[in-house]
Order: sequence, then structure tokens, then C-alpha cells
Amino acid sequence: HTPPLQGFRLVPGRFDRSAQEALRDAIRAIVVAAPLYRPSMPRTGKPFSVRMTNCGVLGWVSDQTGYRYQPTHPVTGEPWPAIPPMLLDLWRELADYPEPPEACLINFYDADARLGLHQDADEEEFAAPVLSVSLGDTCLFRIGGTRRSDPTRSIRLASGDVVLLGGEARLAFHGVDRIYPATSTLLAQGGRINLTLRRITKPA
Ligand code: MD3
Ligand code: FE
Repeated sequence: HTPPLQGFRLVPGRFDRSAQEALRDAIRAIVVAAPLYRPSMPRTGKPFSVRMTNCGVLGWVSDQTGYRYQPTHPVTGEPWPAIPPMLLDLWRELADYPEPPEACLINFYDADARLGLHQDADEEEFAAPVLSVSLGDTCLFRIGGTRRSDPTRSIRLASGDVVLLGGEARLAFHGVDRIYPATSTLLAQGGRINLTLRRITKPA
């Protein structure tokens, strides 16, 4: 038995199939302008199994020198594309935060990709929630408490599900343990896309 985590909210099936298709197509256009790339871990340079890109005025990147948010794509040097209006609408509906998100990290998982247990702490503004949208194949998501040693629980996230991480949950350790192949037909080549909307800076 694991205690409930304050500030964690799952909205299952928030996007229906036609909205998922619209989001998928918007992400496809973003990926044409800002290609998925494989980040590497600070210090070790070990490649992530997840491929990433971003939209928004800032994007999260990782390389051998560290993690950071920056205004341009690390490979093309171009500014990140704009966040699609559907996602800005979702943030206004659920985030309970007065300013728009600055970053939308786009993670792409093939059947073998994983994301180890970590905390999201590269932002300045922890008063804003993180808002996540899952598309494509179902994953097994794991979330614990604010200490790495805290007990964790696992939930499946399916295409169209939205998760809001605010309050205490904003600093919870979390990760993606596995992808369940061929559990969705949204992406012709299979795999899973996760979008995370974030506020990075404190409003002026
Ligand atoms: C809990 N992404 O991009 S989304 C990440 O499915 C990340 O791609 C995972 O962890 C994914 O950093 C999980 C759900 C999520 C996102 C941010 C969180 C859970 C979170 C921030 C704090 C606590
Ligand atoms: Fe995270």
C-alpha cells in the first residue's frame, strides 16, 4: 500500500481519437521542422533510449555538459516551433496557473525505450504544474515520493490520457518502465509519444 500523492491528477481519455489524430498531425509537423534527436547523459555521455525534441520558446536538452533549457534546437540551431493551440488550451483548462507554458518537451519511445526514475528540477518555477499528454502505445509509468527511496506505484498511461503534476507531486520521482507494443493504432510505425508542458521561468 502506497500513500496518495498530493497534487497528482490523472485524466483518462481526455483526448478522443479524432483529437489524438489532430495532435499527432501537429506533432508530425513540429518534428519535420525540429527533428527528433537522441540526447546524451551529462558526464557519461551515455545516449538516452528516448528520442526528443521540443516546441515552445524554450526546450529541454541534455548533453555531456549537463541538462538545461535553451531557445534553439541543439542539432539544427533553429528556434523551436510554436506550441500547438490545442495544447495551450489544455494548459488554460487544467493548469490553474496564470501564464502560458514556455516549453513542451516531446519524448518518443520505441518498443525498447525506457526512462529511469528521476526528478524534474531544471525549471526555476516549481509553482507551475507539469502537464503530460500520452499518445500511441500504452506505457507503464511509475511515480514515487519526493525522496528517491520513497515507495512507488505503477500505472498504465494510454493514448489520450492526461496527467497533471502539481503541488507535492511536482517534485516526485518518476519514470517509464516499459512500453506495451501494438496497444494503439494511432502511430503507423508504433511507439509512444509523451508531451510535457512546462513553465520554466517565474513570471516577471
Ligand atoms: C511527475 N516524461 O519528460 S510524463 C519527462 O512519459 C518525463 O515521457 C515521462 O518524465 C514520459 O520528464 C513521464 C508524466 C510526468 C511528467 C513530469 C513529471 C510525471 C511527472 C514531473 C514531476 C513528477
Ligand atoms: Fe520527468
